Amino acid sequence: MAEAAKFFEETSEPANFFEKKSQIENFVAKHNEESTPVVLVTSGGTTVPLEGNTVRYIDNFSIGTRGSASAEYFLEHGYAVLFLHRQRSLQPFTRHLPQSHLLDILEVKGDNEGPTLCVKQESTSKLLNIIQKYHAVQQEGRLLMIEFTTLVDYLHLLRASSLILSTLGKKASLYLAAAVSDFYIPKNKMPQHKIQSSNGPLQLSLELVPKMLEALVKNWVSSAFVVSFKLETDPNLLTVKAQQSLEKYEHQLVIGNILDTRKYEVVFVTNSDIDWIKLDDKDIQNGVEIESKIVKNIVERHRQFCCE
Ligand code: PAZ
Repeated sequence: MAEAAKFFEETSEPANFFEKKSQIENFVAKHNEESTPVVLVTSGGTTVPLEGNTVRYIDNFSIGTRGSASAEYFLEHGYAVLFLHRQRSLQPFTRHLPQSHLLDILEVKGDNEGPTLCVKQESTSKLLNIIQKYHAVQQEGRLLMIEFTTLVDYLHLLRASSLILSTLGKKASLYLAAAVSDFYIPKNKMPQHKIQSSNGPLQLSLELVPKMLEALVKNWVSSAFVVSFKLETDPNLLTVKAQQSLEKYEHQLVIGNILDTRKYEVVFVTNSDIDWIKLDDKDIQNGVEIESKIVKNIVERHRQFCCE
């Protein structure tokens, strides 16, 4: 935990940090007053810059499907959602829009004198449903979206959000689905300017990022319901690593997933159980998303946790 504290001393807060912090404070205070359960959903990957004036960085695969879909299901279950997400990763509601061919769902009607922009008939009902849900959530102020890009930005915002959420006690839940880098280059070991290829092949030395889950569970937000995710590519490691994480950090639940099958199956690991949640063929045909099942299960567990 001393390592976590050192990390924060040696790194700077992201741009607009205090503005974002005050948005989070207001959001949490409003929902505390209204007795709405609040969940922090983290989503997307983090970048690790190689230069101070960053031209190059290390990134990862995550595009935020898990986080953005889960955020929508938490909203459906009546939660207020603090959505801490990687800039330009998928977001609740807009994730349903065709990402690369947005213009294809639009058409121009009328003549040159009075042209009107319309949504094509075949896309209308889907879009209408999404927009109605989005507007309802906005009106109730139940979704706050906060962006990050780098690993350092993410960790500062995670700590700030957790400390603010601690005022809610057991009513707060954390759903840590972001794919966070385990390695980084500390500022004092990073060149300020663009690395020159004229210097020859590049050798990188990355340091370990301190394990923040320990500080989060023990110091920042100790009464909340905390769900972490564990991603592996080797199925033989998954449950063992998830169990080790649970034993080490003593939070409520680890959800394990394998890179290739993460959209169809996940494993819930708790102190007492190992439970698989899977989509069957019928679910897949009907377009059921695994996040709907994950979130339903977590909402039930959180409800029981609040009654203990
Ligand atoms: O963002 P996405 O939907 O493409 O991927 C989701 C995920 C695999 C990043 C998430 O389910 C997860 O496992 N996050 C934690 C990764 C880890 O640090 O082990």
